This record gives sequence, structure tokens and C-alpha cells, in this order.
Amino acid sequence: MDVAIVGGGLAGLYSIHRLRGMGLKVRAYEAGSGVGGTWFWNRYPGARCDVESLEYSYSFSNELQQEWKWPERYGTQPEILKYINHVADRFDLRRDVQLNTRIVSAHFDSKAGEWILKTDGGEEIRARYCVMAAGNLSTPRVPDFKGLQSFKGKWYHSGLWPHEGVDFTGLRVGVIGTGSSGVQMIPIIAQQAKHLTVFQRTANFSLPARNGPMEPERERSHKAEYPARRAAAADTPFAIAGHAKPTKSALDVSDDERNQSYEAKWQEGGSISYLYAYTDLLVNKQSNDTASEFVRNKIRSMVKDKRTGELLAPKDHPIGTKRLCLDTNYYETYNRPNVGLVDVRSDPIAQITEAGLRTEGGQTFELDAIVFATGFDAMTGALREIDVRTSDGAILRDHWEGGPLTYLGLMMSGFPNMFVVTGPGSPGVKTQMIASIEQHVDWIADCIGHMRKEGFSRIEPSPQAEMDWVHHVNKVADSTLYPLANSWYMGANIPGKPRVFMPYVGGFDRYKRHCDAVAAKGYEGFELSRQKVIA
Ligand code: NA7
Repeated sequence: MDVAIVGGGLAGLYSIHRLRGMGLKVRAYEAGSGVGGTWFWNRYPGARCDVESLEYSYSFSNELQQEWKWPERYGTQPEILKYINHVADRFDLRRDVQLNTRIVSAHFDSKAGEWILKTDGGEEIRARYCVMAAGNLSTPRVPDFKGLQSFKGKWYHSGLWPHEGVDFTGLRVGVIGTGSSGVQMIPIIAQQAKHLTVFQRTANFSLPARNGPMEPERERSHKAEYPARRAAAADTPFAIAGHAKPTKSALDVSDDERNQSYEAKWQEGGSISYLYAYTDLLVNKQSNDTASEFVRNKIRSMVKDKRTGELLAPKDHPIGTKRLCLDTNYYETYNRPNVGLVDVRSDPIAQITEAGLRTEGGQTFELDAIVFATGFDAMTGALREIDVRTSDGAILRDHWEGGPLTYLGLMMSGFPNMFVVTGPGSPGVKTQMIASIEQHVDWIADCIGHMRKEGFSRIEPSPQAEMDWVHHVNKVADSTLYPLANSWYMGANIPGKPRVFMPYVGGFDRYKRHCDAVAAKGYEGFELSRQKVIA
């Protein structure tokens, strides 16, 4: 085989299509019993994309993007999964996907110039190249609470949701976590449950999604200009078109003008447009304070109970430095008589008990079901779970001991011919993800094409190029407000994980130009060789 692909989500599927189109023999290995990755696993109530559906879709086929009809402004999980399955069928991708197969190790045999992958079923796969398309938020994490095994009720994690769904009718439910997943599921579970208790450690900023049925005129005009809109998106930091580029600092305008502009964005719905209101919301604390305070005041005005409203108004991080959530009736849900909010920052969860949960301060809660919306071992979790090593002695877990090291988020020094799609050090999670996936996979495909044309058999970044890139990623992050938040971007949600800022936040546009320039300069920073392979 030419290329073994780990993962059958949006990245794995596009890798099959793109690489197979070059005449390469490829195969993707997917742990799930279906394709779809994130959208296969995250079936919790209310799961929905926070990027508009006309943007959050593949661009590689104009026919596909013209034909597909998105019923709503933001795609629901079932709708997106349906789309992914449609793509798998339309481009005949399934024949190169092996489902129910988890890759447990990947060893590079330097002499043979091959990656040898082992599956959980004991199968061995040999391939010249390995593409890691294993996802950024694909390793669900249940905190290590004492006593979980003793709990007599049922518990769930947002990212491992039962396919048959869960009916919470008449139950006393506890949701732990108020990130995007919690914020999406809480309003829906509240409608079913007899009582819902939300355990909040950190209040998150959330903006109204203003979801609704797709407006026919919006769809028509978007589709009429689809290729041009995709090109325009590639020229923006978030890879999303349609928002006027900001020209002013938030501090350059009067309070009235600023509040009017925030109000207009609030009414329009969507997170990117809000953060894109002024040039400096993510780099200047004083500017950010204006945007943060506007949302805090909205929260206070929506929640009737003053104490609850104050608890829900985030104060420990600037808006946008943790993933900004989008919601439908999140704050209003706390006005329901059957919903309560518990602050587990001031009184942390001590343990799960047979009957529910107890805090360190001795508060007890009787629960029939617990939902962990506690997030993922983000960005590095999926790769660290696989035993990646080479016959020359490199071990990925060691290489990343102090935080992930990559060049461009695409490759690691010492690990030849292994590519990562939207890896740490790339802007992936800070962008419209599918745009990043396509850009990465196209770059990888072009790189393999170049190697074949020039007769190279081996590529890896130089240690220096990798180090320079990691420094650059950190320097860019340090020039922003992002490091002020304890986010999964920083590995802060996993006890003991190195606190290193992982995504590249210099913008998709800058990053893409840089990757293109690296390729144009003969893959600057990479070591290419014509290794004599001993078969
Ligand atoms: P997130 O955004 O990582 O949110 C996880 C939430 O769970 C967050 O509120 C955490 O609080 C909370 N959490 C985690 N561990 C604990 C413990 N031990 N006690 C109490 N609360 C805890 O995950 P999501 O699934 O919501 O979203 C992931 C991404 O998917 C999202 O950003 C989008 O990109 C899509 P914390 O903030 O760490 O204090």
C-alpha cells in the first residue's frame, strides 16, 4: 500500500479521495462502526456545528456543494453525518475504509522505508506513507472522580453517546461541564428531565446562534458565488467568508457606536462575526473588555435569578480565548424551575456516590443520570494513544513529552513519511475545520506527488525547522490574549498535561501562504532523501 490513513472522519475521507485520485493505493482505518469521526460519536442532544452549514462543508467538488441542501442555518449532528455518508457514497470512498478497526501502533522500519501499523485485531499493515487523520477532539475524557464505579444510575460522555439515544424524561440529571457540548445539550435535557443540575467550573461566553430554517434566498445567492466565496474564505484568518474585514480598534470608536455594533452582531448571531467586529479583540485586553462586558450584561439581563446570572457571567478569561460557544436558549434555561446551577469552582466535586455526587464542601446531589460534558484530550490525545515509534529510536510520546513539536502542524522531525492532518501547530481548530482539512490534505498530496516526480523516498522536517516553527507558534500566541485562558488549546483541561499553546493563531490566510511558500521553495525546512530501500 502507498498510504495508510488513520481515521475515517472528514479528514480521512478527503485523504482517500485526494490521494486515490493520484493513482495511489490507499486505505483508511476507522475505529467506529461508521464513517464520520466527530459527527459519528458526538450524538448528544442538541449537537450541532457552530459554523454555518453553507461554510462547513467540503469545497473540493462544486457539483457536491451545489447539489447538497442544508435544511438549517447550522447543521445538526444527524444532518452532518448524513452529508458525510452521502460524500462517502458519491465518491465511492467506502471500499477503501476499514471500519471497526483501531490502530494501536505505528512503527517505522527505516531500512524498508515503511510504516508498519498494527490494529486492535492484530492485523499488520505496511505502507510507505502514513497520514494521521485521527482528529483533534476525538479522545473523550471523563475526569478521574472517585466512586464513579459505585454510581447506581447511568452515566454518559458527550463524545461517546449511545446510538439509540437517551430519554431523560422524569429523571434527575446532572450535567458536568459547560463548554460547547454542555451549552448545547443543557437546554434540551432541561425540557425532558424532572430536574437538571448543572455543575459549572468555568463560566463560558456563549452567543445566540439564531438558528433557523435555511432561507431560500440566502442559499441561492451563496451557491451562485460558491467558488468565489471559498476563495475569499481562504483569504481570512478563520477561513470563513462573508464578514467584513474589521478596520478599527474597539477603542477608536465611541461607546455608543461600539455598543451598536456589538448589538447588531448579537442580533445577527454567530461567533466569528462577533470576534471580527474590531481588529484587536483578541490582542488587546482593554478592547476585549468592551466585548466581554457587553456579553456579560446580556447574560445578566437574561437570567432572572441575580446570583445565577452573576455565576454564569464569565470573569476569568477574555471573550474568545476559550472556544466561544453558540447556543439556543442556554441562559434562558436557568429561568426554568427545574434547573439549578452549582459552582464547582468554589466547591469542587469530591466524589461520585452510589446515589449521585458530593462536593468537597459536603453538598450532596441525588441523581439518576450523570452526563459528562467534560471535553477531550485535545489535539495530541489521539496520536499519543497510538504507540508511534521508529527503528531509529524515536518515540512520539517522548518527542512530545514537554508539549507537541511539529513543523507546520504537518510533520514531526524523526518520524519520516508520517503526515498529520490539522495537527498541533496548525490553525485547524481555530478555523472552519473542513477548509483546514482540505488545505492540509492538498498540501500532503502535492508533497507526495513532488517526491514521486523527483524520485525521493523519504521526507521529514529538520529538527531546526521544527523548533523554529514551535517558537513561532508560541510567539504568535503570546502576542494575543489566548494564553490568558485555561483552555484545551493550552492542554489546561487535563491534569498533568504540559501547558503549551497548541494551535497556530496567526490565521488560516497567513498559514496557507506560508505552507505554499515552503513547497515552492522545494520544501524548505524538510530533509528529502532518495533512500535505497532494502525490501
Ligand atoms: P470543553 O470545551 O473542553 O468543555 C469541558 C467542560 O467540562 C468545561 O466547562 C470544563 O471546565 C468542564 N470540566 C472538565 N473537567 C471538569 C471537572 N473535573 N470538574 C468540573 N468541570 C470539569 O469540551 P466540549 O466537549 O464542551 O467542547 C469541545 C470542543 O468541541 C469545543 O470547544 C468545540 O470546538 C467543539 P473548565 O473550563 O476546564 O474549568
